[in-house]
Amino acid sequence: MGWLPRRNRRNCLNFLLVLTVFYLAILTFNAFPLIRPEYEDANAVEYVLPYPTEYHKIPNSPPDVDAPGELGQGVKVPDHLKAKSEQQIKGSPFMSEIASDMISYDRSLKDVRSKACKDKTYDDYMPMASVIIIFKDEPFSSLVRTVHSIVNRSPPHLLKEIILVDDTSTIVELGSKLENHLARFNGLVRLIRAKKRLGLIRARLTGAKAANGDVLIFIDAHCEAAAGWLEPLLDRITENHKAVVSPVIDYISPETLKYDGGSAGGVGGFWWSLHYKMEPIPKSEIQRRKNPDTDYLRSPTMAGGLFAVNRHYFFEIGAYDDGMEIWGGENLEISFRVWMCGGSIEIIPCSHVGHIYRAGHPYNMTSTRGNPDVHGYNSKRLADVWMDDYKRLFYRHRNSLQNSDAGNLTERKALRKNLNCENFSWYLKNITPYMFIPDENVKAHGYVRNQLTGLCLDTLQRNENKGTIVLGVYGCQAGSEAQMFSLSKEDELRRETTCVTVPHKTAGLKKALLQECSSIKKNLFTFTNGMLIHNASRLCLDATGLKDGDDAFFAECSGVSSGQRWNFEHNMQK
Ligand code: LR7
Ligand code: MN
Repeated sequence: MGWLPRRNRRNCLNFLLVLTVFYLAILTFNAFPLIRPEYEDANAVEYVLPYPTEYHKIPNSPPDVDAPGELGQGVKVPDHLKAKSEQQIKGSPFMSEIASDMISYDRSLKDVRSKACKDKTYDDYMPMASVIIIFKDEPFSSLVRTVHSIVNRSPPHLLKEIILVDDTSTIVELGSKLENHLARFNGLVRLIRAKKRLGLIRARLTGAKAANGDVLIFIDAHCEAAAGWLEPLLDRITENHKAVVSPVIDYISPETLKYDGGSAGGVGGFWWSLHYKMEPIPKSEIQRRKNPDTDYLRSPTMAGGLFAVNRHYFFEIGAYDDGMEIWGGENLEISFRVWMCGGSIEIIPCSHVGHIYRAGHPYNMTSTRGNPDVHGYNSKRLADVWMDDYKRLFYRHRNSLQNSDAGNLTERKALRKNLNCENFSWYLKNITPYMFIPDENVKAHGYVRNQLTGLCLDTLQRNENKGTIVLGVYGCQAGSEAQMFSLSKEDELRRETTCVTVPHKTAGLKKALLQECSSIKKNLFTFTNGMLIHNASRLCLDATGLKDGDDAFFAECSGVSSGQRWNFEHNMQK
């Protein structure tokens, strides 16, 4: 500093001293959150992670296949920890954290892709992804393994950043220990902590708003990305920016953490109760796809937890409904909306990500306003905005929600109008033409009342979706979902997916059964003079001598017995 006059030199030194003190202060107060200037969210704060002490290295040595969990194998929990592990699986966190802790964060997986997928090559110039992982009180090791698997298996030039959004976790390990761990990624991984509970929908929105990548990829906090997972997702979005795409979601056991890879064996559907379900690949898709190993698969809905979307398109199409609480419904909402407003939901068979399937949630499911039925609340929002008249089929299941409060829907309704979307009947006709609509194009529907006993056919709360059940009768209750039946135009006596049938035995009482309908439509009925005659066996559905809660049965048709005569609540043939 010889070029400066002496007095100025001293000023300058003072200045440097002040700067140094200031710098040291910043280092000392590093534990305090600093907001990135370009990202501000009133509900969340981004943490600047401590300076990295070690750089993360992608393991390039062959895996030690004998180490626990390598190659995606399950681990054996030592005997003395078995009881504790069981307890973890049955209660919170609903997975064996003990097993997860035994496995390396960088564990190897078998390459489960088809040969055609492995042989595929991709353009070097594709959009970059921001991967968003939200978490609320997730086990540390499975959360960290999710991050490692993404870093390890994504080409660096395609991975802009990983954004973790902590939705007010209280587990101590997810505090500074997590921050210190993530520092090794040297800025690639960012951490945002919510100031108040957001719920999964708003937490994902917070991550999406903070993202800089061209493509957003949402992933649950207990997943493992498999070899080559990223390129096929980005490739499809490059080809069609309105494609909202999911990988094949492989199964990771909550008990042993075994990774089971499969192929894209089905598509997403939904129950009228607005729960997600898997469906067989529709015929139209089997015919359309020339190379089923590699071609994208159109899916009516998505499971919700793992998908990639063009960032601009995500916001253009209405992101998520930020009025939804905690958990549930957002996956069907985004699915209906994307299809109805000009985009598509697809499964990309070459992309695989594993997900730990837990039997419960390790966090409180009650909304901030004290509503314990967040799935019902969110589903009502989506039904009222997107399903037009068909919302009646949801309310059949959820009668009590018909007049309940679902918050303000003005904005979401305006969104639908501004985007000029198709209506729900278009969706049913074009996207799920094979779905049964219980009260449309049917010969009769509603409750089915016996003329002798006055009782109605009833599932008696037996779960018809987990295998064949015996059908019962019970006092008629208007609006009870368990008593809703339809006589389809093909002459099946059926419910949403199950059909009434006669057991195959030759002797003894033939109890009426309810089993999964088959595409060969072998259980057809003739409905005449009130009799429900099963065509193949020529037997009549009978309730003679039955009381509340008894099982309905089939008997020789007598022609005169009122125990064999039934009335539908709505008979369209009259
Ligand atoms: O309040 C919350 N705040 C959160 O940050 C509640 C949850 N979360 C986080 C949570 O820590 C996790 O990382 O949100 C993520 C999803 O929660 P999960 O894993 O408890 O949900 P899930 O796997 O049981 O449920 C499925 O359905 C949900 C409906 O709202 C979401 O869409 C989930 O992402 C979705 N998961 C999948 O689709 C994975 C495949 C499973 C299938 C089929
Ligand atoms: Mn999950």
